Amino acid sequence: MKIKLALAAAALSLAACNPSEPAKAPAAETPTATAAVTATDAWCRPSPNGAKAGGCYVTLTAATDDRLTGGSTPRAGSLQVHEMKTENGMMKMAELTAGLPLPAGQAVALAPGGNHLMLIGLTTPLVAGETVPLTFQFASAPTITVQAQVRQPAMDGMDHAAH
Ligand SMILES: [Cu+2]
Repeated sequence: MKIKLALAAAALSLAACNPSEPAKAPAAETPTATAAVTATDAWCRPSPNGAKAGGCYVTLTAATDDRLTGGSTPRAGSLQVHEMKTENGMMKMAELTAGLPLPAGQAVALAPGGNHLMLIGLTTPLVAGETVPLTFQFASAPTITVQAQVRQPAMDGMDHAAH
């Protein structure tokens, strides 16, 4: 009984005597240790009835030079990174098999009419108002998962130039 009390007192005094003990400094204080990529404004177009693919968009900013190499989603068989290119005057899309470069500190926008994410083999249609988890993989940065909102584009088929 006496020993237990003494130990408790010792523990109390230890705690009280070291108010500035830095022993348990959180690791979160060093965000530069991992070169992270941040994602903003993730959204997907509602998929037309019966469509097996859907387009999603996001803006990515890498802390250091990186590359979006691919991704996945529980809502589709695969998630590909596509580019738009003109062939014989026709706009076509093709997978960026080498990934999409993300220069350090630069916001890279995937947007309608340009680079985009393609969900291939949709398990269920993308319906306006719901959110879809999208996971992105990078050449160096850790994988991130975002919740993309399914909504109609502000102006269907156009960019923001008219605003
Ligand atoms: Cu595509």
